[in-house]
Amino acid sequence: MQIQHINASQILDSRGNPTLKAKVVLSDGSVGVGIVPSGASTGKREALELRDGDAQKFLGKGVLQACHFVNQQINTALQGKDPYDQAGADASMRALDNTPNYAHLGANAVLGVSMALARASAQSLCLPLYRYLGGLNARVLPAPMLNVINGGVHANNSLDFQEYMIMPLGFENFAQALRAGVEVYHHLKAMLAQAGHSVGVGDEGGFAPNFKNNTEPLEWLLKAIEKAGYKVGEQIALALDVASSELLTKEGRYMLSSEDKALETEELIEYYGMLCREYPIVSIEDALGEEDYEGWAQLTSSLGHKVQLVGDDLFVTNRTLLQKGIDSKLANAILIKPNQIGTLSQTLETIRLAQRAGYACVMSHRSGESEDSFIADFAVALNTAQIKTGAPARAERTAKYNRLLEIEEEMQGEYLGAKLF
Ligand code: 2PG
Ligand code: MG
Repeated sequence: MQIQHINASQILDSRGNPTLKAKVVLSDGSVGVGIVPSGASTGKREALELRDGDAQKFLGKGVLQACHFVNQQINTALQGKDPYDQAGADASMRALDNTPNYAHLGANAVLGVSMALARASAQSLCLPLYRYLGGLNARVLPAPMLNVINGGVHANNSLDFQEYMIMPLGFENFAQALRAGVEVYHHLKAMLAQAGHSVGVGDEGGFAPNFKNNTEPLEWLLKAIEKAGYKVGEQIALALDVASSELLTKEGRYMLSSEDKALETEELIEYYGMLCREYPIVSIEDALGEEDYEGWAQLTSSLGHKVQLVGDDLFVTNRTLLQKGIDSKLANAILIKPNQIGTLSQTLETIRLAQRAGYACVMSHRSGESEDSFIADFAVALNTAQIKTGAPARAERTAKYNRLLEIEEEMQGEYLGAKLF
């Protein structure tokens, strides 16, 4: 069996920006595709997303150069290779670009191919993608983090925090958990509308009205959970992604514009302490800036024993940065976004390191997404037990939830929600 042909084309993501779709064809005729997502609140040390920069086309956001690299260099390097040797194919792509962050080929080029190759290989073996990637060990359906209120750079409202999420934990399986999350989402919508708030949605499908401060959305979530008939904290908990690198001022303070406050690191940590005492918050992502290492160490020692502290911009799915974080006791969980690092093999290395070190892994979408549901299978394959993929709205978000429903029907896995925190 051989890789016969690889090509890429430019399509659109959920924000209407160009993105890359790669296609891999094997010698038995099996075909796999992979569509690359794109972030808005990107970490400084993420791998490079190659954009054409031609202002006349798509406002500079075209990805034709990245497609060209797939069609030429990558196709030539991988043609004739063993499709089941994912690590070998990923290493060959790595070798074509000797920059640390794919500054030459673009991480969008290599990730698209890496995903499409895994899909084609799974297809040729007649295996579902999660089974191909995870083998017999793939069995955990992840607990969803549903981002039902959007702020920060994902919405044009007053909220400083980027994501207010609900986590339906106290349920027996994924389908029940998702149903509870969906019911809360609809009750929240009706309650916001009744109070005269806008119920237009942000990039990830959450509502994005103006609120008077950053705690008001938490109050709405509690009310919506109760209205839907669920027990706050016990059945449904709350999670935040502050995306705080976006809040930093030149002086290194965290600007909470909606509250007219610029907080020092210590003050922000105290603020989180208060939030966790007052609300059933089980997880906070990017609570501090991506380079505020001292702050992260302090935060982890003060809250890490009771709250999941997730590093997104802090680690950018990078094994070396994660190792530094483990050594310095920064955070206790990592967000996994394959396009932050490049290939599936590099993503797997980071997940393995995290799992060995006892760091929880949260599989994640990007704010710019597509109909590709790869991360749903990937989460099940690696037993990450948590997935963050937006509100239960907008087809690019529901594609992942719908795929998880399908996987659960197929294999009756385990749902660990109640055991997570
Ligand atoms: C995040 C993500 C996804 P973006 O910060 O975690 O929710 O946003 O893709 O814009 O980086
Ligand atoms: Mg984040």
